[in-house]
Amino acid sequence: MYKKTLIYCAGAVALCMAGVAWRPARIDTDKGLKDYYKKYFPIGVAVTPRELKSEEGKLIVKEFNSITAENAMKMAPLHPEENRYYWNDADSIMAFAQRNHIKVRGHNLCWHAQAPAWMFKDSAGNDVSKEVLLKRLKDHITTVASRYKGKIYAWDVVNEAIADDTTFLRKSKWSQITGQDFIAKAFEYAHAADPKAALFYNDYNTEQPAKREKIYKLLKGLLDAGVPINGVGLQAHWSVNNPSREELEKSIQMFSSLGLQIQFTELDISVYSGRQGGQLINGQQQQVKSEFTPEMEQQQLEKYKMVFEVFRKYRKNITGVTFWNVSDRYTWLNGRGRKNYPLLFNADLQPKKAYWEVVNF
Ligand code: 9MR
Repeated sequence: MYKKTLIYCAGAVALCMAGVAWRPARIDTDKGLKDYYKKYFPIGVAVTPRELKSEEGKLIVKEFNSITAENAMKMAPLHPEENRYYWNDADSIMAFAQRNHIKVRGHNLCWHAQAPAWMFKDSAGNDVSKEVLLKRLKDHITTVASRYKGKIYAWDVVNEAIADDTTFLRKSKWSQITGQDFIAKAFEYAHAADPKAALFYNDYNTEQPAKREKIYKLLKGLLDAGVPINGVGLQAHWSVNNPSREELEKSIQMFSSLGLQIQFTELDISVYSGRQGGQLINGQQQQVKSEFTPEMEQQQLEKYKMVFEVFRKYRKNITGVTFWNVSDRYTWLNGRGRKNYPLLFNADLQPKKAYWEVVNF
């Protein structure tokens, strides 16, 4: 036993010196995240069609049992003109999932961003009426949800409808033209098209008390009105500084008290502090070195460890945890001259230390 440990330690040091990710003793290299969490909830990932054909494809099959299209199922990519749908990317993701027995989360049917401009305008370039907009929303949702009926276990029906400021509803073309009605209607259309899919409202900053209250109020109102909604998606674009364990647990408790399922739909942990994954601090981009320092690594693994402890504690309420992107090779958080390292796999697609914290329970 002593000898074995010694051999392991020497091996680990050699691996570290060779720049290979650190990993603990007695790992089962055949196991992926989905296997460690088999008795808990599916573990998903947001993907692009290109990744599925490259090296990432193998990693996805090994580690995950749910996928979400990062962009391919959104309204503008899918429905660029009133009478034209572009299905190739979304269909290729569905085909990959079916070939590999992976579940698919649909994202999303109605959002203020990535909505095509034509949706809101008539042929003269004026805003359409509420009736016309709801009819177009119905056509879109019916077409998309029917095409994938029975193949998508959960749909983000409405995304990010609550405002970040002190107002209630986010100002968008949807709210400007229909008031709050587009929300309930979207759920009704989705339910009619695919009655078995679980239907979700999805949003970010759900651990901030003021925003959480507003989302709670929205969801309670929908439930009281008999709207077919099954769950709330907490995006989980977090950072090394937030959320706290307390706020995270409070969100899970509050939303579960409504009888809704909870899914963490877009998890990543930015190594920079700030809001929405740490891109902005006081409205300014922070000037920092684009380097994954040992301090960042430590802070990040502690945050990952904590949030997965909480997820396991609330396993009865949580029906899925999805990462937003596969590895640090590509993340939506890169940009503005700065690289981020928010995921469990490094740019060489190797598990980071944080990975071993997440599966060590
Ligand atoms: O990761 C997505 C990125 O590639 C797109 O450019 C962006 C467009 O706004 O959307 C990103 O995904 C978002 C998701 O659909 C909804 N929640 C926030 C995500 C990150 O912005």
